[in-house]
Amino acid sequence: MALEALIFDVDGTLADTERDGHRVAFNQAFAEVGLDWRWDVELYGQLLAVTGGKERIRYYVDQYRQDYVKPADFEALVVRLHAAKTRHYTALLGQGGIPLRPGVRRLLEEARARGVRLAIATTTTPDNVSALLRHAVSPEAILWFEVIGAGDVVAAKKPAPDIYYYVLNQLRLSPAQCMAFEDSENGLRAAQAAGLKTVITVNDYTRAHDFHGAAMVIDHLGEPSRPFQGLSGYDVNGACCLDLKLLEQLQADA
Ligand code: XBP
Ligand code: MG
Repeated sequence: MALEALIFDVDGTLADTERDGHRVAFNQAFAEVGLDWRWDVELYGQLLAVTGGKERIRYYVDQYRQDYVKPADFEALVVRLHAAKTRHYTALLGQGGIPLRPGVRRLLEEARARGVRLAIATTTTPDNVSALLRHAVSPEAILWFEVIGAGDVVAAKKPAPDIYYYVLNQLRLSPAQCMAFEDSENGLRAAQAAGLKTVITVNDYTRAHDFHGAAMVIDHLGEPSRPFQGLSGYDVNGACCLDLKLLEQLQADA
């Protein structure tokens, strides 16, 4: 079966957005409303167990701030904090400090040249996706993606498969015609549950996750000047990069 589409996660996969992007923006939002909540790099790694910014804030309060007395309008506060966080995050991206991960642009461009369709399946907010694509890829890069499944468009976030079902439905493709790209265990479980083969590019927050069942686990997608490496026993057979030819082989593997 032909490989018709590539479906990308955003955070941690297209770019390393969590530590120096989302985390910083959450802290700016907390400070803005006078809360003393401060998410350091290590704590944030633990909070990443929960996907979605609003969900993460609720989880933090429930698990780490038993001292905090929730106001009657706590839900409204979460929504306000999250909107402020999105404002800070998109402003940070506008400063251009968060680049694409190695090999991402190369693979996107190869797919475009070969007519392989592109889509996004992420738990993050749509505004964050457009800001990242605009600033890290190009002003018109949002048009490269035929479907952008993001944020609250589905009720249950990853590891639930809903966002992948949504994207597959919009593309009108079966999972066997696509390949998913993820960086985390929650992302892998979501893609797998939707029946998708999944390539994992790890990062510092996700290196130790359980990637059992992934089609391939690598450090990044690779560039001729910066070859990728296989992890978890995966052998890249001297290849420098994950390109469409290699993806088609992975797709054909039983
Ligand atoms: C990404 C996330 C997101 C971002 C924050 O998970 O967990 O929640 O950290 O996004 P994945 P919002 O890469 O698996 O999609 O604050 O916009 O919700
Ligand atoms: Mg991710």
